[in-house]
Amino acid sequence: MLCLHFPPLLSKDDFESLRVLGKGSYGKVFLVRHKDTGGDKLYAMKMLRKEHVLNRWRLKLGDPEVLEHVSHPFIVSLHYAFQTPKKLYLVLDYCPGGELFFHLSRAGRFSEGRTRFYTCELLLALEYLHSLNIIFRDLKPENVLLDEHGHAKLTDFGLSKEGICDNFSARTMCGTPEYLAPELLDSKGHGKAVDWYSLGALAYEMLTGLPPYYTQDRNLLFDRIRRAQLQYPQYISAVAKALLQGLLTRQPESRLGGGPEDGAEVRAHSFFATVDWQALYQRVVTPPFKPKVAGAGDVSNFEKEFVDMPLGVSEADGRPGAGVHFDGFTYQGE
Ligand code: ISQ
Repeated sequence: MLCLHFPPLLSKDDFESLRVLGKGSYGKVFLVRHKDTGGDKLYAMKMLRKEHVLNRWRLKLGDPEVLEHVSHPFIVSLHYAFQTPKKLYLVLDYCPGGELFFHLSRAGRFSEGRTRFYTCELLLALEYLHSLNIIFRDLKPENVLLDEHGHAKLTDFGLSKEGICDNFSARTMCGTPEYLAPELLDSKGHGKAVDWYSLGALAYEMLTGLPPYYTQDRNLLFDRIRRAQLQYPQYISAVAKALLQGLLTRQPESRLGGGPEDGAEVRAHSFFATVDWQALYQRVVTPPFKPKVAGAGDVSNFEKEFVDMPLGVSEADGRPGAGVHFDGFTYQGE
């Protein structure tokens, strides 16, 4: 429930940081304990540096205005949001299974059944966002987490846009190149179909272990995304290949999902013929893999590099952006 500026609002002091789960140029993500709940309520707290939000997203994003309207079984929920003079905080569902790609890198590649399961859950999440006229735009391995049961959860709305209704109106170029739809590379303007391309890129990586057109040479990658013929290993079934070819179609209007039916067109593909979409949405389909989670605070599915980091948070830095108040950046969801 939205409760803007309704006292008593929570603050950073209501949460005890237990571990670092991730770190980037944006700031850090911590595993935190809500002090008032006797310690049993754990969350992931994303701390964003205001200067980064101002520079990169022009105040708009990392913003609970997007998340507070979003509620879906396969999207990380926002519980609270607050700010200090230099930082923004988002208190989110904790997903102890870690990143999907933590598990993919261990497994090498996934079976078609396992790939189908995650692709279906993410498809429902994207279709839901599109129904709110939100283009996710940033579907990439790091943005898919697993909950304790093994269900997928989409996270990080850092680069998402609100209020886009067609395939041609949003014009900002961003995202990880491996997953970028060709129309994003050329800043031609893009729409919801970019997310179906990224879903195809993600499914390709799950099935083969590498993203489409993979090379470490960035210019060559851009070039290949624009015009190379994509290679499909022999072991990919005909129906899986057909799905990937549909989603990875360069022309957004001809892409699977690029028509007016959006996600429904993708769901109708034969690769998903056996899927009970209602059961899937209700989370009654048993996940193909259950992450090992030893206890509530277990962080073994996160990179050691992060969880071994000292917690040390300092408010002391005087760079631009510090001290700006973000109006409306306060949210209490429960
Ligand atoms: C939830 N659980 C674990 C890690 C996370 C990282 C970012 C956002 C939410 C998260």
